[in-house]
Amino acid sequence: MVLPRPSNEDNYLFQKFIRAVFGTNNVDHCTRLCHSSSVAALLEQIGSGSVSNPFADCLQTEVIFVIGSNTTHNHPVAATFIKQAARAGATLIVADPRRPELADHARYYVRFRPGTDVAFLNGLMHIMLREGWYNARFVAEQTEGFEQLREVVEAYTPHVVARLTGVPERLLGEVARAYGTARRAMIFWGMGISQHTTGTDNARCLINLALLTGNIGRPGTGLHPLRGQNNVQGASDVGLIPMVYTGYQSVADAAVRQKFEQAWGVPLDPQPGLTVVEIMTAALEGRIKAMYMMGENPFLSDPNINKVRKSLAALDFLLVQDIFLTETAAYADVVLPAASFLEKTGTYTNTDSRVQLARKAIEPPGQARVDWQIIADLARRMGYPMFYASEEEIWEEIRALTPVLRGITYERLERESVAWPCPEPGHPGTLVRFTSGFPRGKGKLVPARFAPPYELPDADYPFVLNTGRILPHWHTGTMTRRAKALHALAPEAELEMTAEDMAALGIAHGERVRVVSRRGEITVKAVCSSKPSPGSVFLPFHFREAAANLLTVDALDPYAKIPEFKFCAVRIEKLSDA
Ligand SMILES: Nc1nc2c(c(=O)[nH]1)N[C@H]1C(S)=C(S)[C@@H](COP(=O)(O)OP(=O)(O)OC[C@H]3O[C@@H](n4cnc5c(=O)[nH]c(N)nc54)[C@H](O)[C@@H]3O)O[C@H]1N2
Ligand SMILES: Nc1nc2c(c(=O)[nH]1)N[C@H]1C(S)=C(S)[C@@H](COP(=O)(O)OP(=O)(O)OC[C@H]3O[C@@H](n4cnc5c(=O)[nH]c(N)nc54)[C@H](O)[C@@H]3O)O[C@H]1N2
Ligand SMILES: [Mo]
Repeated sequence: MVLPRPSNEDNYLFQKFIRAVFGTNNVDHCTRLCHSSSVAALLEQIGSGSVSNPFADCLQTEVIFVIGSNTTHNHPVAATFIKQAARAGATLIVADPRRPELADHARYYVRFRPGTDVAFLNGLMHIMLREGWYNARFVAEQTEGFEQLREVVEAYTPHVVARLTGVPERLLGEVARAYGTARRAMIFWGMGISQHTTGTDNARCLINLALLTGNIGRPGTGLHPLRGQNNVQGASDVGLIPMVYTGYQSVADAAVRQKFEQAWGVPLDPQPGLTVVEIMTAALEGRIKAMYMMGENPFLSDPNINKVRKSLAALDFLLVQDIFLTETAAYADVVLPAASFLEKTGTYTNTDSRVQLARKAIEPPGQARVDWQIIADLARRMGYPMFYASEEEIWEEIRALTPVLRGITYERLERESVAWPCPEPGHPGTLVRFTSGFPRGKGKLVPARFAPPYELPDADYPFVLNTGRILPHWHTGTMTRRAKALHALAPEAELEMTAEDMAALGIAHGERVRVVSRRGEITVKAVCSSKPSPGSVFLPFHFREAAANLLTVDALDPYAKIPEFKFCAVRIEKLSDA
């Protein structure tokens, strides 16, 4: 087997390999379900939706702040860099309600109540402003909105914040000092920040922290929302988000629209499209009649599966294009077999926004065909003349229509990976962004007020359910659960609970329990763990026979429409009680 072509830095080879093996060329789904809240906040405050610095910059920073990311499991290569940096003397701060293994390497581990990120982060800013641990010159020269921010964080005194979040006042002060007084500091975050009804507000607070301290626009600083699927960055960059074309050019902008109408020879709709979870609701209400599902398995990955089931059943027509017969495909009228990453050529854009070229290594099996060829064929049969001779020709069209990608040619990608913006052929690409200001002009400080999660625990449903991933598996398990070695490592779902909570319910380690939410129930093995915070349980969503998303709530963040995968109320029952 031939691996995808290595990029010029060996360090990225391994990352690229595991990304390519486990990742997919997934589209809006990942953007929408992973980081749409972060992208919304970054676009609003900075004017660009991507990371500001490459993850390896953690090797040249003083302080690394990781929040809501289970990095060692989900971004193991980035985690290796972070661990190295910590060993070499950088101060590592890890904040997460569930203790991630990266906390073993941290100077400060902050456990706070789930869903209280805004309170915690406002608390840090309160202390930083009070103590003068911020960069007044940067704030004056490069930002706007300082007074509004100050007014809001004024109320978040250490006393109030300690009560809301459960974080001791002293620890708050130490973390505020560490981040606020560093000459260079970086923030990494993951789904613990973004997958909340307050996801955009959570991300806004992190951007505020960087802007207040001037920790952006230089090497070893910045904001790095760790991206999810192997090519989710590339998918959003080429416009697989319902409100933009390639390079984040707005569908509502008349000049942009005209450019694309001319290139494609068809009139285009000025209205933004629907987002993933909205689509399911629209299908349920009969406003959407047909769906073309490529490279996603929402029957397991969307929140509130019982509703998804009804939505899919309500469709007149469902087309699923996948490399395996998925749970979702069971609802399809037509299934089209697609070729996997090894069987096709194309570009992948990684979390640093580096565009990388991967080459076809083997022939697709049976009747499987390359995704874009299936799409082009369908388009032609529907009356639109879509002809491309090669992947490169598609890329050339993207390049012609996208100023930030214009300098990246296949010829160049043969030799190197290139990070965008790269506006012309001789341009070296941009790994550290915003070195001479922000795309929107001044960075905008946007205050956020603490608001509780959508569904709080109560007497009937006393536990908080946190869902996410474990190292051996990839999302809905279509690929990893077919791999014997990975299956041997993690054959079944495990519900993590604290020893105290298990004792209170009389549940033994390894006992099967029923987990019930207002939307559904599952049975699963309960295991004792010191990771969850008291009153919370953690469940991975990889296992169809104990599907976490039967339980989750489909409440959305109002700005970015991301669902609250990280918080809903459940009850745990002993099976013998039933
Ligand atoms: N092995 C493996 N790797 C993967 C994936 C996979 O399926 N398997 N998926 C890829 C994809 S698409 C993505 S998006 C990334 C996701 O990577 P991560 O963002 O690391 O993913 P999660 O495990 O969903 O959750 C991250 C953390 O959020 C924490 N959290 C829960 N509630 C809160 C809260 O209220 N506040 C805060 N601050 N944190 C909270 C959880 O405890 C958890 O540690 O991983 C990518 N990498
Ligand atoms: N409870 C809970 N739910 C979550 C999350 C969570 O943290 N908690 N996280 C959310 C996040 S961040 C994400 S990204 C989603 C992931 O949700 P999905 O994207 O729905 O999950 P995957 O299992 O990655 O599905 C990818 C599909 O693409 C197929 N595939 C692989 N390669 C190719 C290819 O080359 N072509 C085609 N056509 N198909 C291919 C695979 O077989 C698989 O069926 O889940 C979300 N759901
Ligand atoms: Mo994701």
